[in-house]
Amino acid sequence: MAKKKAKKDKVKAKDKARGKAKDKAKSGKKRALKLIAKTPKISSKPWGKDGKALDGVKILDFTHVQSGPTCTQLLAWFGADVIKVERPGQGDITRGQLVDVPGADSLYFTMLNHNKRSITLDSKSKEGMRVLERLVKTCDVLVENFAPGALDRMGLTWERIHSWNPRMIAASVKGFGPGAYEDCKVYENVAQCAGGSASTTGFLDGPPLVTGAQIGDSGTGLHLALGIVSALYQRNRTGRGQHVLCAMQDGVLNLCRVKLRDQQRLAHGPLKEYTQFGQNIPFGEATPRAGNDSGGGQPGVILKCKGWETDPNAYIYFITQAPVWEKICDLIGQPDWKTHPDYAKPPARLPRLTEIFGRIEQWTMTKTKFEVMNECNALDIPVGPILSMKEIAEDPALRATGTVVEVDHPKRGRYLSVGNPIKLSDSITEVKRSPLLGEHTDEILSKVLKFTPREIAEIKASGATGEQPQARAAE
Ligand code: CAO
Repeated sequence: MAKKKAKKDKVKAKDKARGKAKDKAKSGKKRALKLIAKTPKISSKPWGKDGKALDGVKILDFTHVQSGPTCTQLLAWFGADVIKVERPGQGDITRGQLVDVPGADSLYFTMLNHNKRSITLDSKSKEGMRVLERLVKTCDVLVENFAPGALDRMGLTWERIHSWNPRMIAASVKGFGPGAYEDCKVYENVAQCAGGSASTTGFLDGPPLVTGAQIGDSGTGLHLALGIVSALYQRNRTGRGQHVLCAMQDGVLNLCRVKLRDQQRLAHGPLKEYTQFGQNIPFGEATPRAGNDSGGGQPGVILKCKGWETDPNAYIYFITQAPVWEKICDLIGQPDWKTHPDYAKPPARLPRLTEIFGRIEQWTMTKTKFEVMNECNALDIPVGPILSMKEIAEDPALRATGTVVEVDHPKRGRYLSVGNPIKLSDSITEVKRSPLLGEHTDEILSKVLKFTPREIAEIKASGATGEQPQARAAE
C-alpha cells in the first residue's frame, strides 16, 4: 500500500513539475509575443509614404516670439499636431512686428509658425481655463516660453499639469536656469552676451559683437525640440511625462563650447592658432575675440576676392588644412613653401599666419569667390564663399532640397521661407502656411477637444475665445 502511495505521489510531483514548466514556457512565450508585438512590422510602403515621424503627437503650443515657435515648428514639420494657443485679439506679438505688408501677418510670424493650427483663448478667464484643462488632458506635450512665473500665475503649475495628465511632457524655454538671474526676461542678444558668444565674437581691438545667427532663440528652440523628443521616447518605457527645461544661456554656451575649451588651454600657454599669437600680442585672462580665425585646429580666415572694393560680400573663407598644404602652395604660385622650413610644417606656420594668408589673398583677389570655390574644391581645399542673403534666396540647389521654399498666404501672397533643415528620408516635410489668428478655434473645440455644441456656445458667450459675447453684442 505504502509503495503504491509513494508511486502515486511521485507521479503527482512529476505532473506538477511538468505543469509548472508548461506554465513557465507559456509565460515565456507570452513575453516573447509581447516583445514581438512591440516591434512593428517593417513597413512595405514606399519611402515617405508611411506617415510622419511624430504622427499622433499632440502639442499644446503656448509659445511666442522666436525661441519656442522655432521648436514647435520643427515638431510640426515632423508631423506633430501643433495647436497654438494665442491671446484673443492680438495673438503672438510677432504677428504685428516688423510688418511689411499692411494688414497681413508679418514675415517674423509666418516664417516661424508653419504647419500649426491657431486657437484664441483668454487663459486667465474661467472658461479659458476650462478649455486649457481639456487641452492639457488631450495633448502629449505643452511647450511654453513665457517670462519666468507666467505659467504658474495662470494656474498651470507643473504639479497641476502632472495631476491632470501624468503622461504630459511640459517643456519650457527660459533665459537663465536656476540661480541669480532665473527671474529675468531674456531676448536673443541678452542670451548671446550671457552665454559667452559676444565676448568671443568680433575683432581684438573692437567691442564684443552679437552674431546674425539666432543662436539664443532658434538655437535654444532646437535644443528644446531634442529634449521633447527624448522625453517622448522615455515615456514609451515609463508611461509618465516630465519637465524639460532649456535655458537660453545654456544653449548658447553649448554652441560656444570651443571657446570654453580655449579658456582652459590659456592656462597652458598662448593660443598659437589665433592671429594675435603671430602678431606678438599677449593674451589676457579670458578667451579673446578672434576675428575670423577658425575655431578649430586648421587655421582659416576671410580673404578678399575680385570685386571686394564694391561688393560687400566678395570674400571667401579659406582654410589652410594641413593635408592639402602642398596643393595650396602650388595653386598660389609659392611652390618653394612646400619644403621651406618656415612654411612646410603646421607648427612652423603658426607664427606666420598673417603673412601666409596675405600671400594667399594676393591670389584670391585675382578671382571671384565662385572661381576660388571651384578651383579649390577641385583640389579638395576647403573654402567657403561669403554668400549674401540675396544669393541664398536665389540658389536653385537650396530650392531643390526644400531648404528655401515659397509659401502661399491668403493675406500676403507668396513669400520665401526656410524649410525644414533636417531631412528624414521616411518623413518628408511639407511646409504649410502659418495659421491666421484663431483660424482653427471652432475646429479645435469641437473635433479635438470634443466639446458639445452647447458647451462651445457657453465658452464663446463667455468671451474666452475672443468673440463678443452675444448679450453684449446685442447691447
Ligand atoms: N491669455 C491671457 N494671458 C496670456 C495669454 C493668453 N492666451 N498668453 C500670454 N498671456 C499673458 C501671460 O500670462 C503673461 O501675463 P502675466 O505677466 O500677467 O503673468 C503675459 O501675457 C506676458 O507674458 P510674458 O511676460 O512672457 O511676455 P513679455 O512680452 O512681457 O516678455 C519675453 C517676452 C520673451 C521677454 C518673455 O516671455 C521671456 O523672457 N521668455 C522666456 C525667454 C524666451 O523665450 N525668450 C526668447 C524670446 S524670442 O527673442
